[in-house]
Amino acid sequence: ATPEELKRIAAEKALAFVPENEYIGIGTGSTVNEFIKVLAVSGKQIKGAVSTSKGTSELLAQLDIPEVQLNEVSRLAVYVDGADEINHSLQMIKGGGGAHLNEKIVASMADKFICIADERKYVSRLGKFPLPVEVIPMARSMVSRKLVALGGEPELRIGFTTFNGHQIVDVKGLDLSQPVTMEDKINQIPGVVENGLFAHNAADVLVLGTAEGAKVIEP
Ligand code: DER
Repeated sequence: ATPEELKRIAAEKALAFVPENEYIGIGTGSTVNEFIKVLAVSGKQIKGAVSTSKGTSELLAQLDIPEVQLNEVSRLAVYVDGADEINHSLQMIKGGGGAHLNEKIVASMADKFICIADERKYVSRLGKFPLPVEVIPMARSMVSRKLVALGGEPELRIGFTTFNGHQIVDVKGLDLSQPVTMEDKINQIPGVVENGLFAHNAADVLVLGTAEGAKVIEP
């Protein structure tokens, strides 16, 4: 099965976790796009979806799924999103798509975080995928030096500006054996807006697309 087929297998299974007539949050990326397409044809009624990127908003509009702004709701029943890596505690590296700031905000409002992914993303240890860190442009060099001091090798994501007007450095080589500690350490650097470690905000359920079908994994 191709990665695209595995993403669709996960997306279809994830539908079962979406309650009727509730507000939901939806993340960003190709796996999420499969989920949005499946949701659109499922006939499942939701009150509205909070988006996390331009791309997601465009697809929601295209498929007539009502979008609501985060400021209009006080709670989300579920948040559905992909990941670049997810470990066995359902802690994640996210941000490959550059939307991890909005994703972490919207995810924090949901009662349940459902991660959907193809099996390549499921790892025993985080850190093969470079960690995206959203930074304020005027502080980029200082932040990069601090990330080097933490053991990282930061690389500017050239020509990319985030939804909120910031830059992203992708950091290789960090020791992510203590994901919660590192998530906090990086976010304490002045000039860092948010990093792609979802350790405090781990997923509640992982729906994994595998060659043997969809696997539902809870920590
Ligand atoms: O940016 C993100 O965190 C996305 O969820 C992401 O990286 C996963 O993208 P994919 O579903 O296209 O692999």
